[in-house]
Formats: sequence, C-alpha cells, structure tokens
Amino acid sequence: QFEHQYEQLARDVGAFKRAISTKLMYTVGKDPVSARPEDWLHAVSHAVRDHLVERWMKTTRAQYAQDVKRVYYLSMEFLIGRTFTNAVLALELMPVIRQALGELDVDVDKVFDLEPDAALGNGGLGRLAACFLDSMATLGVPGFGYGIRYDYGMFRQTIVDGRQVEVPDYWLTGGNPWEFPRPEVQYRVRFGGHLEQHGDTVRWVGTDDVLAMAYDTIIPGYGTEATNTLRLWSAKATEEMNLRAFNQGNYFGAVETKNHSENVSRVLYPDDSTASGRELRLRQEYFFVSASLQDLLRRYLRTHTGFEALPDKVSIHLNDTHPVLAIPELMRLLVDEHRVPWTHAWQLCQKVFSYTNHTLMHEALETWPVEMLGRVLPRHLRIIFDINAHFLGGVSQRGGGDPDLLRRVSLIDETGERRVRMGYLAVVASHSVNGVSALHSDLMKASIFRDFAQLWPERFNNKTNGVTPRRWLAQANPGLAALLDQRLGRGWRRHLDQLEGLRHALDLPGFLGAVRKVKRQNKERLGRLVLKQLGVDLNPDALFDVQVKRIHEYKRQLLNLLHVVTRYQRILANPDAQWVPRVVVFAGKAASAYRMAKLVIQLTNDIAKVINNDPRVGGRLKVVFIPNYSVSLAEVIIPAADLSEQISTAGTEASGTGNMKFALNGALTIGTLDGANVEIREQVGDENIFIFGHTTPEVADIRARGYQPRAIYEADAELRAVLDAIRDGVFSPDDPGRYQPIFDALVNWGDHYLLLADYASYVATQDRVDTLYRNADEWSRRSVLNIAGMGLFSSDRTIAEYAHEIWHTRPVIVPAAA
Ligand code: DL6
Repeated sequence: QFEHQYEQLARDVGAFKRAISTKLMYTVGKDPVSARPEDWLHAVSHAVRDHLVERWMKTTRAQYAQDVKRVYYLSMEFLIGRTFTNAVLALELMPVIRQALGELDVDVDKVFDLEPDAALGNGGLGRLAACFLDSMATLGVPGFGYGIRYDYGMFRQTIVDGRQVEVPDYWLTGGNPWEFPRPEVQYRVRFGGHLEQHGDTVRWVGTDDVLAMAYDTIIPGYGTEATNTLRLWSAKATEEMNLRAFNQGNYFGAVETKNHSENVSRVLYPDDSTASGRELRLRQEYFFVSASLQDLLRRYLRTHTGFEALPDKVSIHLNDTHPVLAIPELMRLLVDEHRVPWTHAWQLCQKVFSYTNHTLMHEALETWPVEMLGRVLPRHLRIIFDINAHFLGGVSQRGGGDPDLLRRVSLIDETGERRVRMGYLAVVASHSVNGVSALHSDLMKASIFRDFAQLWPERFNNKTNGVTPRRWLAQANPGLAALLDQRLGRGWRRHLDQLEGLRHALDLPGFLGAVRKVKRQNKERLGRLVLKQLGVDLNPDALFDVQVKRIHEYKRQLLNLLHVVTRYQRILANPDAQWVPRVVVFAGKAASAYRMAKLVIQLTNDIAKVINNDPRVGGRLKVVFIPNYSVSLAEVIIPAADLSEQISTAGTEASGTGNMKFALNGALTIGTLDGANVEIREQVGDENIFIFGHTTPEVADIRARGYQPRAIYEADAELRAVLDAIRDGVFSPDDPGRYQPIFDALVNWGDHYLLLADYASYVATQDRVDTLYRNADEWSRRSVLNIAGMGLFSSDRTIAEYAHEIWHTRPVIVPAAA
C-alpha cells in the first residue's frame, strides 16, 4: 500500500518538487536562493535515486529468497557515461522531472548537462560492459558488475594547435550522488612476499597488503522492478600502513608510502592496445579480481555450506583477458584457504568461468613476464605452472606428445623472455569461450585459438554484440523515439525486433518526411555544438558523414582522410559540378603513447583548417574534428549522422558496436565486410548498405602474395596527387615535412592495413553514396530500412543468449509494486 502511494506520489509534480527541495536543503545543504546548478543536479539526483533504492532492496531480497544463480561480470572497464538521464528514463519520470525543475525555476537542460561522464573505460569493450549491465537488469538476470573505481577515468582530450593533449579527468570532483560507499565491505589484497612449503600446503607470507573498499552503484532495469549492482573497488591503505605512517615520525615519507599503495585504483590506463606502466596494470588486475572473488565467495557461503553447489549458484564471466588472474585466485582461495582438493577445485573453476575474447590483435593479447608475475604474485605463478603441468599432461596423453603442439599450447611462451599467456589460461579454465561477431568468432577459432578449438570444439561459440536501445535510441534520439512510439507503440524499448514494423510505415503519407525532419533537427543540434566548440558553421542539409571511435591504424581514419582530400581536389578541379555538400565529422581519442594515431589526429585538424578556410570550396565540403569523444558526445553525434564510416581492414575489427548505434539511428553504413558489419548487411539487405574493399581471405591472399602499395600509388594518378599533397605540406605549410611519416607508412613501409589496396573501391563507393543522397526519398527509405533491421542488435538479445547458453541463469522474479 505504502509503495503504491509512493509510486503515485512520485508521478505527482508537486511531490517531486518537495522531494527535490528537501534534498537540496538537507542532503546538499543549500538554500534554494543561493543554490548553483550543480547543487540542483545533486538534489534532483538524490530525489530520483530514492526511487531506485526501494527497487534495489526488493531485488536483493528476492535474489536471496529465490537462491538464484548470480552472474559476476568481471571487467576492467565500465564506460557508463551519465547516469541521471538514464535513471530518469528507466523510471519513466522524465516529464515529471522536467516540469518539477521548471516550476522550481531551474534550467533543466543546463542541469542535465553538468553531470560528468563516468568514463571508466577506453572504448568498445568498456561501453559493451555498460550496455550489458543495462540489459542484465532489464531482463532480470541476477548480474553483478565488478570493476575498479578509478579516481581518474579516461583522460580528457584537448586539441592544441591541432594536436591531442591529454588532461586528467578527475570525475569525482563534485561528488557522485549515484554511488554508495561501503566502508564495511573491505578485503585485503596481497602482493609480493614469498612462498613457504609446509608438507602439502603452500603458505604465501611476507606480503605487502592493500585494502579494497566497495562502492556500489544501482543499475536500474527498464520497465521492470529489477535492479542490479555495479560494485567498484577503491584501494585504501591498511591499518598497519596507517599506523606505521603515524609512528615513524617521517610523516610525509609515510604518507607517500600510503599513497603509493592506494595508487592501484588511481587511474584508468588509456591504452586500447598497448599497456604502459605494466606492473601497476598487473597490480590493478589482481587487485580487483581478488576483492571480487573474496566478495562473491563470502556471499555464496552466507547461504551455502561447502562448494558442491558453487557452479549452480555462481557464474564468473571474464571480459577479455584483463580479469584472467581470477582463475589462479579462485584456485588459491579454494585450495589454500578453504582446503578444497586441487582436482575438485579445478573442476569447479571450469564450471564457473567463461571468457569473451574481444580482439585478435597480437599486441592486445595479454602476456605477463614470468619474472614479474613471480615477484608480484608468487603464489599465482606457482598455481599457473601447476595448471599448465596438468593441462600439458592431458594434451600429451591425447595427442601422443607432439612436442610442437605442446610448445604451441603451453600457458608459458618460452620464446625469448618467458611469459604467461593469459588468453590461453582463460581458454583452458573456461567452459565457454566466445567471440563477439560471427566473423570474429570464426577467425578466433582459425587463428589465435586454433589448437584449442581442435582440442575442445564444443567450448567455442559466438555471441554477436548488441547495444542498449534505451540509451542509444530512447535517450539519445528523443525525436526518433517519439516517431517510433506513434507508429509502433512503446514496446520497442524492450523488444527491439518490433522495429520490423517500420517496413509497413514506409509508404504511409508523410512518414519519410517525418523521419527526415527528425534527422534534420538532430543535425541542427550537432551543428549548434560544433559552432559553439569549434566556431565552424555546418549546413544541416549537407550529408553528415561520420567516423567516431578510437583512433587506430586498423580502423583506418586515414583512409577516410584520403577520400576527403580526393574530394577536395576534385572540387577544386571541377568547381561547377553538382556537388552533394558534405560535412565529414571525426572524433576519437588516441592512446597517449601511440604516435601514429596522434599524427592522424593532427592531420585531420590540419586538413580541416585548409578545407574549411578555402573560399574555392564554398561550403561544399567541411571537415570537423570534435574534441573529447565520450559517451555523452556520442549521444549527440550519432543521431545526427547520415553516413556511418565502418571501414576497418577486413579481419581486424572484432565486432564494432558504433556500427549498430548508427544504423539504429537511421544512418546508412559505408563499410568493409568486417566484424558485425557482415551481420548488419544480412539484416538490412545488401542494397541498403555500402560495402566496399577486400574481404578477409582476400586480405590474407594479398599479403601472402607480397603486397606492393607503391605499385598502387604509382598506377593511380588521383591517389598519387592526394598522397603527394599530404607529403609535400599542402596541409602543413608551417612544417612541410610533418606528414612524411604518414606517406612513408603507406607507400614505402608496407601499408600494413591495406589502405591503398582499398582506396579505389572506397572512393567509388563514396560516389554511389552521393548519387543516392541526391534522391532524398530513396535515402530516407533506406535509412528506415536500416532502423527496421536493427532488432537483432539489441544487447537484450545478446544477454539472453549469454544467460541461456553460457551462464544458465534464470531471471529473478521481483514482486511488482502493489
Ligand atoms: O566487443 C566490444 C568491442 C568490439 O566491438 C571491438 O570491435 C573491439 O575492438 C573491442 N575490443 C577491445 C579490446 N582491446 N583491444 N583492442 O576493446 O571490443
């Protein structure tokens, strides 16, 4: 009864006004007359949060009562973005909140815009984890995210003289109303020390310890009472460390040591592919998996005796190799601390662990030097050696001891400095190994895990990625969402396959025009942002051609630039032709130590400067690089795109998820047959996507035959003019040699990602894009067919597959509010 009234009250604007004012006074401690917009944001966040807390407690109670199997999703990254709008939408409170704040004389949009992004991730992998949390809650899957509460998230990217300059992102400055600190939940995480053997038992002693303290964030489900928890760990010095600091007299020195131990959760590594500060990174990985495993075992043991039931109650998912130390850690906890015999402990491990691979890129496949692992985590190294011995023993029995096979599959890479292969450890210890798109899963079996896929074919499977329609359509594109609601009802938010219904709307009078109008409004919204940030005026009638993602050679932003310069030169050569005006938008961060990627950013800005200021172009082509790509920026950029650039070299992009977000928002894709583009094509139809370039087998074949990019350069006059202009300083008159390294990489040093091989096909396909764009109705029709085909790419579908086929979990039943 109380709950019912509470819900009703919440929907009442007057009650919400009172709740916000109360929070402002008693939680934030501010008088409305002097409150800043930040204070209002905190006040309204707390008011909204109260509604979630009730659901959260109910869900937790139901999980215990039903003794559900829980999924623990271990991930170094959760790229959540903003929480406020998401929570308000989940609770269907947006109109009430807007009105309540409006009546309190608060500038609603300004307040919404103040929330910092929780940028606890680098890119696709971290954002996928955030979409998965949303879908697990929405489907009632009893899921816990476990990760690190970095003080500093992904760096803020500023552009100074065209160059990327990184600025630290201390996202917690203003406090975080969405997290609940749990000082009572702390675990000791040990590092260093040495091993002592006592009979059969090994003792790990003399360690340097740090405490992991929990901070919880509520993850609301959409259209359900169910909520989940994201538990992030923050490092705290131990009491001993604090006492030592106090007693030593050398206060500052002691505080420094304390700081040092707390550094473990200080900063997210801004690496997509190469880890710097390696040892600290190793410590981070162990820090969060150790705390998480201690925590989940404690929760399990609260209601169970013995470990027999562990696989029925616990599933631990490894999001890439970063959390793979969870495997030896579980073995250590079971064998050393709970006295479970090795063989039984290993069986339990294989039943609870599952692993997702997110890349085939050699440099992103983690290995740790044996020397370092032995120094930082001696017990774990010993356990890994023991696992390896058992595993190789088994392989030798099966395969007759082929020494080459044993060398290839060993968990220890013995070529050069000895290193532990974390991906292999994940495969050996997991009952399921999946890739993230059909193509990637096939390539994974044929390349990096080939031997393992032959040993255990049943272990390997595919789970094509997806994205949450709540954030990437309902929240990011309210105009389109409203149009869909009119045509289809509101059900698509939970059942994205209902978008199929749009096919029936294609011929309704005015429908394509309405879709076009929404797109135009989204382009105007982005135009305002670009004008404000960069002072560049965009024409909303131009074709908005967008490539936003991490800057990486394999993603080929440079190929896009080759087309931009081609178009520029064509416009200059033929100014009177009927050009389709284009705005080419770039955004994305480069890893701070990745020189080539940073040079590509600079080239983009240099090209933009020249083209945007060349009066001969007359607005027919504009280029913008929008700084500091983030989740909230993506929410503005993606709905404004006409054309989505997904142009990685075939065989390199594991899946991509941006490709799905763009198509869901009505952009047409220009792309290679790579990652999930392949499945997007199947869903939207070949005629509604612009596919170009060499396929994965063709790429392999070109390389095998000895790729000669210089021959392509010499044979193609248009390409040559483009590359020569870049090399000769047309875009860098202040420093004409600046882009020689780019020219060399493409023409003289092997063009590893085959840009020149795909150039002609790419440019020709861009011409087809222009032709179609001239026919506004036909373009809109295909845009709608893209939206209609996106049902498959909901992360709800992906999570349902993980839940049924890998985790074997069932939804928790949370009693609905009376
Ligand atoms: O699976 C999520 C996401 C994929 O969509 C991207 O294709 C893939 O590059 C990304 N992988 C990573 C892992 N590290 N690297 N490189 O971020 O995962």
